[in-house]
Amino acid sequence: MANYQQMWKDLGMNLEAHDNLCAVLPTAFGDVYLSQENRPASMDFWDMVVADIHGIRPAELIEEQKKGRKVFGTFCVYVPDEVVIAADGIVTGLCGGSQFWVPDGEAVLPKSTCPLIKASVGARLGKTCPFFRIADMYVGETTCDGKKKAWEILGQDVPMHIMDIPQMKRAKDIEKWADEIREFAAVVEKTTGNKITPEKLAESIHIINEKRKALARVYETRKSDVIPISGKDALLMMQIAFFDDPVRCAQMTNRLADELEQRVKDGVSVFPKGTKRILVSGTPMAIPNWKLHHIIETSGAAVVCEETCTGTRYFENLVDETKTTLDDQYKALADRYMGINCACFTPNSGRIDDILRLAKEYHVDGVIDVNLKFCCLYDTEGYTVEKALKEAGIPVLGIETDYTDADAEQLRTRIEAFVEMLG
Ligand code: BJ8
Repeated sequence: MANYQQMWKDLGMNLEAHDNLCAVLPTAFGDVYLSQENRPASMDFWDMVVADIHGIRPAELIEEQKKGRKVFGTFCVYVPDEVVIAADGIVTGLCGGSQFWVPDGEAVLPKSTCPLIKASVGARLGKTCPFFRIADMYVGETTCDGKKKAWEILGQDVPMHIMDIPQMKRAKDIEKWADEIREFAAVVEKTTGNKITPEKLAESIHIINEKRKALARVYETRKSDVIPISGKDALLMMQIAFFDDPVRCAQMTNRLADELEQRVKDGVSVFPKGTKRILVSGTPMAIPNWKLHHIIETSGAAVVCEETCTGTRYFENLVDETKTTLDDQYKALADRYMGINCACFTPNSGRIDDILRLAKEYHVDGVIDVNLKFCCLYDTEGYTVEKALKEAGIPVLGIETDYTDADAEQLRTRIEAFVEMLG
């Protein structure tokens, strides 16, 4: 592993605290990931990325910044990467998924804030994540109250642009989102110093569509009776997709998909025949939050799909590539992004339809609907999700958790009982 101490120092990071984080991650990854048997060989790429997660990609980003490129940090799958890439900018995801960052977040936020927000704020203010140091601008959005207030605090420390996401999905709301994308494009142009042309936007739309198609190919193989990849490995692929260069991400993901398709043909499964198939729905799992998947997959079941923002909500639906003017392209982007069904919208029946559809497509035996503690949106929507699943005759278990291990044994007991009940 290369030595990145000087790079972290130059980024103004708290090296002592950061060393503590670096000390625990390899063990956590080894316990959760490297203990799995018969993993696809192509996972070597993601293993390598995780082994140097605060080194390789941050160093690449810094090299690009030296050439004059700007890095935009995002927190939500509604923010269109295409716009940034069209102006030769770079996007990196910034959602925090580790309990390590939570205390620094709690220093400025109420404890009753969801862990994803606390970890994200803590990673910046605690100076313990290079990605949070590197980003030239953060892009927030008005999805939930916790995030809206967190942007005000982060905005005191780093340049921040906030996109106003509609709360409903009427035609006028989608028009409004197209306007918001147009305004974002102007901010991106100003920050990068580069003009967005229809040709450049068409190119970036194509790049991101190709990435989506590659991710969808991997998911497609998970629909098979033969389960060629664990839920944990698929989750890792998704989590890294938020950080990686999109062209490389598509290449590596297609390489993995080739292997998985061959595995399906050859009948190579990572779980014994008859293992219960689980759809996980709900709040996103930012890296390195592998907690729930690990518990499920060491309790006799397999996760075959995630209806989350680190799952299908990230890649389903493509942007129309036939548009040739900026106005039409912004509208095409708005149409695609407004097809994502986050619990911040009302009404949000599209999400219930998605869950029922995915349960069928992935032949699941049961659904585990997960809520990050203090996320009022997904918690409340859990009522409707559970009702719809029960009416459809699909067993469902609702779970609320955070990033700590305090409830791990209790969760294991509940999940084991749920899996047994499925049998
Ligand atoms: S589109 S899920 S990435 S907002 S879990 S911070 S909603 S209190 S992460 Fe999200 Fe965009 Fe929606 Fe997806 Fe708030 Fe809830 Fe926390 Fe959340």
